[in-house]
Amino acid sequence: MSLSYQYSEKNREKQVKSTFRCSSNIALVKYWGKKPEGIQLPANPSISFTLKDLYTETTVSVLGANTSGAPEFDFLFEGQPKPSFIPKLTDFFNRILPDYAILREFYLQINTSNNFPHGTGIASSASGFGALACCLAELEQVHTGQPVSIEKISKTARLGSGSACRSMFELPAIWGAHPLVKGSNDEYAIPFKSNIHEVFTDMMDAVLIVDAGEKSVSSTVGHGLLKGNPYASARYEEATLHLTEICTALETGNMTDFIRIVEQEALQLHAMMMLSNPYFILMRPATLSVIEALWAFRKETKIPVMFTLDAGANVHLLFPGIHNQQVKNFIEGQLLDYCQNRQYFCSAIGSAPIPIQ
Ligand code: 2P0
Repeated sequence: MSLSYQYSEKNREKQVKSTFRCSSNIALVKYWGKKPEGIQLPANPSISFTLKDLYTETTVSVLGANTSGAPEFDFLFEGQPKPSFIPKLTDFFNRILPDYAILREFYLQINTSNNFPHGTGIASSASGFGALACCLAELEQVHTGQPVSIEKISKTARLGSGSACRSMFELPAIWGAHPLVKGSNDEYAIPFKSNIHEVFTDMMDAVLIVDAGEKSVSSTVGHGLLKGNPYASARYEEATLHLTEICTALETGNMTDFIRIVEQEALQLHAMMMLSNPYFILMRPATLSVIEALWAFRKETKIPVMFTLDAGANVHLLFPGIHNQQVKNFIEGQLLDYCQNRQYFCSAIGSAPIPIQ
């Protein structure tokens, strides 16, 4: 991480700031369910691709001295105050307060914006907490003179939103202890360490905006639905097996296995919501129409394009970049009628957070 400013006692009164761009990510093996103990620890391991072209940019500025020792901050979303975000941010800052002197000593201003339109159903908590963690780490590093490790930054992001800890790497990110993945753990994400087969090195993600509305189930509530759920332990075992299998597929280039695992994971995530109490169906009729059209297109063309889903109705189409034009023609010719306002966003895969000068 580069330091843009050398902090010293003499410029304590000056404004010091840090700006980072951090990408969103899409899970291939899904994190759904938290361990009962600890804070924001996953019940099963997950792996994701970062979405290079869907990102948050955040600036954290030091405005003055902290007078209370508790977190003191202003929050601006696209330049405007956003009071609805304050409780989640306050919880986050309280969690990390012991680890960040800058939070105890300074009054901060956070100014954040996404490059994807608000109200498209694209989750911004991963990119948002990822970018915020990077800014805080840079300010802490400048203030204390002590390096802040990538593990600490990933852990910090996790304490804001679990999936955010995976947005730190250009390579696929694995979060959650897995017996066969060396270094994997629940506290922070690690990059996929083996060689990735060339068929997966230029993957792309087209996000079809099937439902631009607010999610009917917040992630926090969704994770909670697995508590006491009789199917939860089977689901955690499946996710663990899928992680083993997808790591092998990434190395060997087995696209058939990769597609099966990615689509099974999406459907299992949604199945868990249907099997919960209370129960939810987060797919919309258009979600199923897109999936059926995709399966027909794949069968006819043999192009390895697959779907995955987040905890909502939007459909992510993953495919090797070499097929970009054919997939674009397919989307624009057959799928846009299923998208709200005919909207979709395309992103390349892979990007670590970038400091912005
Ligand atoms: C994931 N999701 O692995 C899964 C799949 C959505 C579907 O992680 O409570 O916002 O902040 O830890 O990370 C969304 O949940 O939840 C999520 P918290 P988060 O990406």
